[in-house]
Amino acid sequence: MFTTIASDDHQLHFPKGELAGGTFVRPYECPERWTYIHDQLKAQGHTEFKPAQPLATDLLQRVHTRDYLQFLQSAWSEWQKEGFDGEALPTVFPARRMQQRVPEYIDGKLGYYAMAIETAITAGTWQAALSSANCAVTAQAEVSSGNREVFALCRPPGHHAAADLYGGYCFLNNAALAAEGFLHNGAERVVILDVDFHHGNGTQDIFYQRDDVLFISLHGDPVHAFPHFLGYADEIGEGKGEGYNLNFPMPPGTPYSVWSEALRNACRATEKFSPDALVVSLGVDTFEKDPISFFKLTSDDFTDYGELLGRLKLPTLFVMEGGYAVEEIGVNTVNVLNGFSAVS
Ligand code: Q9C
Ligand code: ZN
Repeated sequence: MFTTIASDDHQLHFPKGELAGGTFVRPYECPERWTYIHDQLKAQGHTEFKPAQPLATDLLQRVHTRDYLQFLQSAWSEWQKEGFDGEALPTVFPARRMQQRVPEYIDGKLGYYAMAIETAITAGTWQAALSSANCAVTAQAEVSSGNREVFALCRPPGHHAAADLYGGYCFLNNAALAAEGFLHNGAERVVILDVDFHHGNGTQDIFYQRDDVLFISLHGDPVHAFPHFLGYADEIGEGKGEGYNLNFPMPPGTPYSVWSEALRNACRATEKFSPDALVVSLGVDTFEKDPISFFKLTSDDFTDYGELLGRLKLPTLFVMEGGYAVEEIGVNTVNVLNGFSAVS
């Protein structure tokens, strides 16, 4: 039986609008996602839930910059102070040949710290993002103390958030914080395996120059898929991090037969690295019916790859990332956990 670390505070982040296709739509990343997963865990006998403990500030600062954390905490009040009616969204960016400095005015700050504009900041965003990070680190501590079946039901997700960037529904990088937590608790090497449909640009960037965290991502080819500007196969790491970043971009329509071959390669690379812990960035937006993605995994495929992960026999933490087919998000997530349990 899996132990789930979850927090009700996720519901404090519920933006009304996401800019998609040129209009505001109800955000794909919505509170019911959490509820569907929560209910499915209970329905399938994973009935142990534990609350999140507050994480240490110095851990937060090992992943994110101080100025970025300060920005996230004050963005909503700075926005409100201007008397704006809507949710906080950026409109202007430090594009090529423009200065990379932090302006003082909130419009400028939003653009400086954003990597995409679909993600609104609202009154409860900071508290929800922090609760999500707390879930990841509390769950990591649970794995470090010997529990072999632990799931961090994080919402909002984290893998698009870099040291000083938010977007793609992400604010704090939950998986990166968990990896840092493992290192702090004595691990020497950690693998972050990102199976979300989207490339984990934030996680990659955070560990790009390091050899103690191997980042591996399976995702929609950035030529076609968000985040578009990172996630190519030639991104292999830099400096002493060279060789410790591994991307598997795949084209539209990719079926499980192809996707699972990439996962087998990822598992071989993981074994070769011989990590003390594995963090799985678990997004289930690889599902065939996901409304914003283009892979073709079926619900049974999630069980199958859960087994592949279980066969690694590593201390493993599952951290929730994306997945937007809300009706099936619970089943697909729990299928991965059940597949893992069946063999580990
Ligand atoms: N029309 C995660 O899965 N927008 N983030 C895509 C589709 C952003 C996904 C545009 C997708 C972000 C955690
Ligand atoms: Zn995703």
